[in-house]
Amino acid sequence: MKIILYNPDNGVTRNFMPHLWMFLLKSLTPPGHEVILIDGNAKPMNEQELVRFAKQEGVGLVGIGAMTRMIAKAYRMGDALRAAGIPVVMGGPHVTELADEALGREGGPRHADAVALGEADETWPVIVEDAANGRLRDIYEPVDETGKERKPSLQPYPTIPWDTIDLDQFNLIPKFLQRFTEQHGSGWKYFNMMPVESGRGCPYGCEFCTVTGFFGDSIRFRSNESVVNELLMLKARARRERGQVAVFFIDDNFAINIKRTKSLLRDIIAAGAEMPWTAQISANLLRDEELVDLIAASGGKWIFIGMESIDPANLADVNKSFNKPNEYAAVLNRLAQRNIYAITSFIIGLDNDTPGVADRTMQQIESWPPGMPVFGPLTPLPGTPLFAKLGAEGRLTRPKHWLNFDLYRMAHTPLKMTIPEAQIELDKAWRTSYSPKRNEEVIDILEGRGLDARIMHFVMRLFFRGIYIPQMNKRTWAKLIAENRKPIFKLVKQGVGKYRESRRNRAAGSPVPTTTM
Ligand code: B12
Ligand code: SF4
Repeated sequence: MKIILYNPDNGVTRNFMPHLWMFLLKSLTPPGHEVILIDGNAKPMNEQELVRFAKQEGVGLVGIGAMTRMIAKAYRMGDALRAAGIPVVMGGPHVTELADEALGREGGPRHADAVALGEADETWPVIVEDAANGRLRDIYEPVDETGKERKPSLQPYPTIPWDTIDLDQFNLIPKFLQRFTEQHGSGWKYFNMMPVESGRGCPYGCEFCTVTGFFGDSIRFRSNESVVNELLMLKARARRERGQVAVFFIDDNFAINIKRTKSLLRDIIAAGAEMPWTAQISANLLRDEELVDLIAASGGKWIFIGMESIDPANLADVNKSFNKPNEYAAVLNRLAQRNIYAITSFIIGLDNDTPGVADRTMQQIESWPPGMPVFGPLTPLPGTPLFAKLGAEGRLTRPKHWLNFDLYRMAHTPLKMTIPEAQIELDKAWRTSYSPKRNEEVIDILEGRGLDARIMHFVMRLFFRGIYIPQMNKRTWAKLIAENRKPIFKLVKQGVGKYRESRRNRAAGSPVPTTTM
């Protein structure tokens, strides 16, 4: 049987890395079936296009995975496929919480023939065989013989054949530059960011987060050896093909067990598997100097930190008091001293937020080493304690916000601000953080860190802005470049200076100075 695994596009940004679930389920598919992966962010398709393609290929099952934010598109795709007689199974965090919605048991339309609840590593092979035999059940639940929930142990972990998978669609080098980098950029034929999971689960239970409910508070890890082998495979491929690969450890809290994380990082270093990587780690775990040393030595470059707020009352409200705003600066300095930077994530619209919260937060951010701040409205996701609380308090203004998805629009009334006020704060936070003025300030602050670091920050700033302000066409990019001409001029000037210096040094026979990161 031919199977399509499809992830809907988010309609705002291109994907910067493959979705792990598709590659994982493909690796777990029983032999004798062919699996085609379509990531809508890399290859956007509408309903008719997907149906036409599935029919052309004679597909017998389409698996759709989506976050809440993409579920409306997932449902539209499911409807079109089912209308064309192609069976659809859905999985992922949203339908796990709201299986009845997907199955049309709440009075609405039915969007899927079957729903896979929770982690599908063990149910997927059953789903495939049932579909091949024309006997799909409504619900597939990962339970043992006694009906008790069973979580995959991750040991053993399937080998994803990253060394043979076509990853062209995930090349982060813009198309117009690709021909140049292929011919002239030594080792820059492509640049891929690859998702690797080393473990699952986070017991912290922050009120707005689905992770503790979904993956459970039982934390499970792959063996160090299995993770290291995956990195070595990726590294070997990049070397062979003269490309660049970085890894995103997608664990929810990569250092949740510090002892294990240190042992993994030591094994990565011992095996020569160091490569640039990013991971999500909560601020409280970054107090450990030895951990931060190992992060740097193994290639860690960017750490995503869910700071959420600079106000302890807000953090207490969402069960995140383990975050201590008064230590944020120390944590970020500890990282920056080792040339590691942070993607700092903040929530706007928390219950103790008042007008001015964007300015107050920006003031703090600007006193820290430069990084990439990101902001989102407090979003009541189904299945979270937050959703239940706001529902019980009658504060959900769009209780099924996902069916009418509207980027960054609030779905509840905060306590000390109106919704329009909260939207103004969110907008201000993004626009100030990525204004040409701030971009220039950042590259000035980084002057002593070398040209590479300055260019990396600047380019990332242009892309991060696009998370909030859509910039998917050439015109918006041209405008953005024009607005940022001052920082660009400074970088070009430094680049030309360095080039001239290296030519002079070469002519004089002295070694070429290398740039610092
Ligand atoms: C990596 C990641 C991202 C990446 C996504 C890009 C990418 N290419 O992966 C980035 C950083 C961009 C991102 C962004 C966001 N993310 Co995110 N992200 C994750 C993260 C950490 C890992 C995802 C992952 O690969 N997991 C590992 C795989 C193996 O697990 P899985 O995807 O759940 O798949 C398993 C099952 O769900 C199931 N399954 C999944 N799909 C399907 C489909 C079928 C057919 C079947 C049978 C089974 C099945 O089988 C898999 C194996 O067991 C998760 C948290 C988590 N640990 O999952 C959050 C998570 C998915 N993100 C979340 C959110 C909210 C966001 C944002 C909206 C945050 C924000 N405020 O901006 C944005 C929006 C993204 C966008 N552009 O639209 C939420 C989603 C909750 C929800 N109900 O929607 C999660 C769960 C985290 C959380 N805090 O609650 N994210
Ligand atoms: S620390 Fe992060 S992953 Fe863990 S519950 Fe809180 S928000 Fe979710």
